[in-house]
Amino acid sequence: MADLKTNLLGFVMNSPVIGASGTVGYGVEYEELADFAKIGGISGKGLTLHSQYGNKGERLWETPSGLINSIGLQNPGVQHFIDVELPEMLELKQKYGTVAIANLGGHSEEEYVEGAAMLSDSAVDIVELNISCPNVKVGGMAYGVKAEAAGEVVRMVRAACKKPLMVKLSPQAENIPEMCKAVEAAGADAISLTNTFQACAIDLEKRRPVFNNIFAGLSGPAVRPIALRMVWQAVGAVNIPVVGLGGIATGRDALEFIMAGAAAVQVGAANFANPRAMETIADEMAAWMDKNGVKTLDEIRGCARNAE
Ligand code: ORO
Repeated sequence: MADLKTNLLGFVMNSPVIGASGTVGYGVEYEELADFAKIGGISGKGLTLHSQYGNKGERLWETPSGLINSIGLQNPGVQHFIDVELPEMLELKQKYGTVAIANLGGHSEEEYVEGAAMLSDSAVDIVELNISCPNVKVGGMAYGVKAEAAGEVVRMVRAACKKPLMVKLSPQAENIPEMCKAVEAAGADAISLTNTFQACAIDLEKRRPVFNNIFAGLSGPAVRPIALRMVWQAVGAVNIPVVGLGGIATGRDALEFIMAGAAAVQVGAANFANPRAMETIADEMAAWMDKNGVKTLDEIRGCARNAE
């Protein structure tokens, strides 16, 4: 039987499949729906220092093979997370081994640093620094476009946070290899990419953009080959682990990212179509490995790069 166990930043996960931020709440909401023993970790909904209601107006819009969102980082705030949601995530970890990841967004460097310092003193396993949210007017993705700005915020957060730090990158980054190198040099322990792709939709009947912010974030199978290209570039640019995400919906999709060199994968939009998507993807990965005589993911991680 194939072994999906995956070591990420010192945590041995049940599988390489992690629930992507914003698609699985804080995990507990999924406990009755999914087999957590097959899920490696949960990245909770993106936090900000203070609680936020998120964006007004339309928040979700389906497109062919994709989903556009404009949630606007609705969340309970870092302190509430530490007091209420994190203990629930840690209970899941105790029961099933699912690693608890806190995704942290922000509107300013000061906010990022204060939030990261609070999480540093908490029992969370990994901090995923979100410098790639496309749906807030101040901060968010603004830090994820230019390598210099990203490097600066990562350096400041690194100094304030003892936890393993995974930086979540935007596909809107001007230059993916340069961005990856900048966050690695600033002290990131891992990289996750990609967040959603800036997109737009027009409501014909209303004759206006669907979203109040006009632009919003596209995810789902439509973006997968582009995300895979960026993960390939990231793996080639840095020596820290790269966690791949973007439109993964099947075990074969996930294995493409592993063969490109990803340490692990995150599953996002697919969870909305099928709440059991993560465990199904893990099962399909194991079935492919069994059929092809592959016992561990290390045997095939990055193997496609031999063609380079
Ligand atoms: N949406 C995304 O697509 N990515 C984020 O990081 C955050 C949001 C949101 O809250 O709108």
